[in-house]
Amino acid sequence: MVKIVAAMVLGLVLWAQNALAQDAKTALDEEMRRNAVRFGDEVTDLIAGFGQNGALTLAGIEDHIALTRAGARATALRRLVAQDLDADGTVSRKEVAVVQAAASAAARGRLERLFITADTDSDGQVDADEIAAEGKAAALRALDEEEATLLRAILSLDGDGDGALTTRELAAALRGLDEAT
Ligand SMILES: [Ca+2]
Ligand SMILES: [Ca+2]
Ligand SMILES: [Ca+2]
Repeated sequence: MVKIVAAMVLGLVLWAQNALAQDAKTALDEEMRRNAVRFGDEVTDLIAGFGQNGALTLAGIEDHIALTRAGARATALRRLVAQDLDADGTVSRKEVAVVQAAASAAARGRLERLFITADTDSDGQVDADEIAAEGKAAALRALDEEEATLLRAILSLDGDGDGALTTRELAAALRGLDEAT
């Protein structure tokens, strides 16, 4: 009985994984068809930037995802920390007012939006936890899970199945797109 249940659970997990992979494959297919030239350029850049010897593996894709997110996180953190004028780890309304007074009109609006977004409990100050949370949120805004899944699905274009995507395999996949339409 336990074995049957375990087999059923395993079957369900495999089915769900397969369904997810299928979703990603469909999304990838749509992305390729929407703008094949742009898609080709972007993936070529990825292969050049994160591939090893001209071939992109899952590790390279994960590096790209992590770097993109870390960059966005660092930018968001820097913006907030730069407003913590007394360096107590919290950005107060008063500090934002000082920064805004010294900023251009356009920047004042951006500062206001950043403050409101980051102050999630609306108590009029952005504390250390809220600064960290805004960093994480900015990372996901820059590259969300859906986009990450799509990026990982690029490896389904790996024609010879060696786990690494080359520009040659990318070109073959894009040619296949032409033939299919
Ligand atoms: Ca402060
Ligand atoms: Ca707050
Ligand atoms: Ca390959």
